[in-house]
Amino acid sequence: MTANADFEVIKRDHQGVPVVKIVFWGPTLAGKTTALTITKVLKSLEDPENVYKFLKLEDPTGRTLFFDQAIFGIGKTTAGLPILKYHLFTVPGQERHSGQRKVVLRGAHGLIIVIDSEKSRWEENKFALEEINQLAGDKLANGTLPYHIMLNKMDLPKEQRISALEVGKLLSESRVVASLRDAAVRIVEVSCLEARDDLKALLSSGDRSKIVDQTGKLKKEYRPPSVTRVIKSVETLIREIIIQMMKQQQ
Ligand SMILES: Nc1nc2c(ncn2[C@@H]2O[C@H](COP(=O)(O)OP(=O)(O)OP(=O)(O)O)[C@@H](O)[C@H]2O)c(=O)[nH]1
Ligand SMILES: [Mg+2]
Repeated sequence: MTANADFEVIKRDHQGVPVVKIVFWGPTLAGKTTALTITKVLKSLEDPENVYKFLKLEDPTGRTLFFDQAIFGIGKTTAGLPILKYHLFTVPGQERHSGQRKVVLRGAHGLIIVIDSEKSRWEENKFALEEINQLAGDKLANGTLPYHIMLNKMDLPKEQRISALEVGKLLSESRVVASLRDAAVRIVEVSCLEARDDLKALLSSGDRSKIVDQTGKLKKEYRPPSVTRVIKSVETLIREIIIQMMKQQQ
C-alpha cells in the first residue's frame, strides 16, 4: 500500500464543494474549544461570508460533551461558492469520553494536537498522546494524517509550564516518538488566553475605520500576533491537506 492510499477520501457537500475535516485532539482543559472559538471570531471578522456553522456542546462546567464544530470556507468561485470548506471538530478531552473521541476522529484529514503546557497536567497529556497513537499511529507515522502540535498556555509563569524541549520528553514517555517523529518542527507555542484578550481589545478599540476595509472586513495586517500563532496551525494544515488531495487526484 502506498502512503497516499491511506489518506481519507475528501467528500463533497450537496453543492459539490470539497470538505476537509480537521480534529483538535488533547486532554480536557487544554484549550481546544478556546482555540476553535478564536478561529471563529477571527473568521467572522475577516471573512464573514465564509463562516457556515459554529456549535459548542458543553456541560455545566464548560467541558465539551460530545464535540464542538465549525465550518468555514476559503475563497469564492464565480458561482458564489467557496473553493473549499473545512470542518473543524474538537474532541471532548475528559478520559471517560473515549468512545466519543473515536467517533469524532473518524474520517479526519488532519489533526491539531493541543498540549496543556501546565506541568501538573503531564499525565493527562500523556494519556491523550498514547490514545491518539493507538488510534492513528500508523497514519501519523506515514504522513497520511498531517498534524500540528499546539503547546498552549504559554502565558503561565515559566516555572509552572513545560517548554517545547520538554515536549520531546513527553512524546518519548508516551511512546509516540515513532509516529510523531517529525514533531519538533510541528510545535507552535501559543496562548489562547492572550489571543482571546487581544481579540477582545481589538473589538472594543474606539476607531474601527482604520482596521477594516471598505466592506467592513478586518484587514489581515491587524491580526494580533497572538491570534496569528493560533490560526497558523489550521492554515498550514489545510495547505498540507490540499497537497495530499492533489496527490490523490493524480
Ligand atoms: N492560562 C490559560 N488558560 C487557558 C488558555 N487557553 C484556554 N485556557 C482556559 O482553560 C480552560 C479550558 O479551556 P477549553 O478550551 O474549554 O478546554 P478544552 O480542551 O476544550 O476542554 P474539554 O472540552 O474538556 O476537552 C478554560 O478556563 C480556558 O479559559 C491559555 O492559553 N492560558
Ligand atoms: Mg472543549
